[in-house]
Amino acid sequence: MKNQFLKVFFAIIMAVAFFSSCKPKNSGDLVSGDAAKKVYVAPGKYDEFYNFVSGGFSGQLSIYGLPSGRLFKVIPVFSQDPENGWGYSEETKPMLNTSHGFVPWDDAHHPELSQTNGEVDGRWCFINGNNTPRVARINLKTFKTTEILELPNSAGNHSSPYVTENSEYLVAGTRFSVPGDYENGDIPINTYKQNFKTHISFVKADKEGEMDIAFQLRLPGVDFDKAHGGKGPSNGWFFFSCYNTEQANTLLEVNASQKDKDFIMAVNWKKAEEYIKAGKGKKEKVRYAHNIWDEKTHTGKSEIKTEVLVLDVKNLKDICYMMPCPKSPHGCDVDPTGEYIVGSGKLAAVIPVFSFGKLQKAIAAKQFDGEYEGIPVLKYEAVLHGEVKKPGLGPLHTEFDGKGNAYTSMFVSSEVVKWDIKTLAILDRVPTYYSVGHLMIPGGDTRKPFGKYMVAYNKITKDRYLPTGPELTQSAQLYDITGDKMQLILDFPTIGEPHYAQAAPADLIRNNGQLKFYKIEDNQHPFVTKGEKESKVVRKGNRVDVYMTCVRSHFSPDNIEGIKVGDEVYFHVTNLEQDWDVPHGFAIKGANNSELLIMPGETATLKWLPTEVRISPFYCTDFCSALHQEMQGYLRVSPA
Ligand code: CUK
Ligand code: CUA
Repeated sequence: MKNQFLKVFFAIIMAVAFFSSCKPKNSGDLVSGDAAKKVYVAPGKYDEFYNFVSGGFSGQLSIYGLPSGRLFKVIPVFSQDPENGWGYSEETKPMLNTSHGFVPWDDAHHPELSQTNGEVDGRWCFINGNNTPRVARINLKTFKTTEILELPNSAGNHSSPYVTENSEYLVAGTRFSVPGDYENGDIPINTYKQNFKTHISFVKADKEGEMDIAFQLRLPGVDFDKAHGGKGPSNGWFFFSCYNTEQANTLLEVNASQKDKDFIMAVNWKKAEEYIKAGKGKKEKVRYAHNIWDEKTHTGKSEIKTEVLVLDVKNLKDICYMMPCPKSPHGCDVDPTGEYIVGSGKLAAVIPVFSFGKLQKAIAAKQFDGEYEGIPVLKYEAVLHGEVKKPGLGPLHTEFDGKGNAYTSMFVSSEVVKWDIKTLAILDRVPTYYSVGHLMIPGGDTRKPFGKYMVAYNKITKDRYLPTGPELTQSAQLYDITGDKMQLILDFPTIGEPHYAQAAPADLIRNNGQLKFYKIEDNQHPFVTKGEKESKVVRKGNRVDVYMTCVRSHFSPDNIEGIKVGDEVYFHVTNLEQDWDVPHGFAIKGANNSELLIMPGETATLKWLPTEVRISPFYCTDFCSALHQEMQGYLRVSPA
């Protein structure tokens, strides 16, 4: 009865929020006169911050400047990108390999910049693939995806990837409970409670090219939503929001949010490491892909791994602890001091803030309130620092400014609320347009936030931009947070759908040894052509390898004959340029895959299976010089 009432109550709240957000509010008036000055980056000047924004269902990571909101680059990660051939060229296809085969799409939610001593260090950006569970590394010198690791025993890699203080581990919790990969998958769904488990992966991440699963924790059926690592005093711990502790496998019969409290789970990963060192882990047979990009050969390699080390926490009482958290916690955020852990129950009327110091004392004093599936549950009051009262409706995520303030996004009431971490007093609130999901302050989840700006990534756009049919662009909003009051200073559209984001000072990234071009003498691609004179066409049976070069403003060879219907043709195109920002493109009439965009000094390969007798022109697609239009050639395909 009570549940029924709550359901109706929340349905009404959602409906009110939805309908009120449908109406244009003429919110433009709220932007004050000096906003333009604050976001204006004069022509030729640089932005202050790089903003790395998740591409959600488009599987990429995109980069914007702050405060201008200008789009700089889209980096394909778990996606195919015909603009540059990612996922189409022979070199990049292995990067999208999985134990299920080639999976060229995923749902990317959470970018995470690498850290040293809990501070952003500008080396890498990591990001999760939700759907076919994967984590990726993007190198911030080349702005390229250089490594992808699949996660076995997992489904819905949502609570991922969050780094420990020195990027020793990327931590990834799974959203769906599933039978382990070690079991026969043909299991009745209604045996969910007995047979379905969740896993948390600890992925070694501090060396490029050597990502691997150090170990996994196996847990009873709790679904993990978000997570964050401890810092400073709480380094060595990780915190996860858990929902569906009812263990419902169908929302048609049981509401996953019927309990008053779910949990934030505290995990002592240093302790788990000790157990692993002491040999308590069990090796299990699984299958997962590890894909790495090799800079020297400009080629991706994929290998399938077959073993993972699993620590079942069922019988270990001192690794995981449950902290009760009101109704379906979503965000789980740790403040810069490492002392406070914020849980945001989407359907809760308060924001609970937990104390790491109290957590330690409560564990020592065994202030337990029973167990959940063998995991000790701590008394709520024993671990609570306090509750933020009446914060608004639908708290989702919290970021920090490093000055003792927290900022929480409120999905249902469409606002960001600023509050004092110590006193829990609400200091300010501003509307967002509309229904904010994640919010982001540069460095706002690290030990050293850079403050200054807060960006709201909104879920509903409605009237914010010129209409573009049933789907509108995604709406991000930039706020100045230097004063007591937050001030909205810019709307900027993003490529969808953004969830989380990260930002770092521009100097940290651009002074990090950025690559301007690849040295041709270092190119070890097996089909490289280092000079025009070496270009050639080589036939072996029905395989034809075209060793091709390009340089302003011609291809070599540029007239190719002797290709026959039924051949397997590989165009290995080397860009001989040794200069910044001079890629060349390569596109063939009728080729059914994509173009290539070849960076200076790089070699890329397009595979083509000609099916008909014809003359196919090819040309450069990137406007590279005054003679760009002349950069072209012909292929002749003759009968078999
Ligand atoms: S999630 Cu999208 S608003 Cu995937 Cu981090 Cu919360
Ligand atoms: Cu090369 Cu246009």
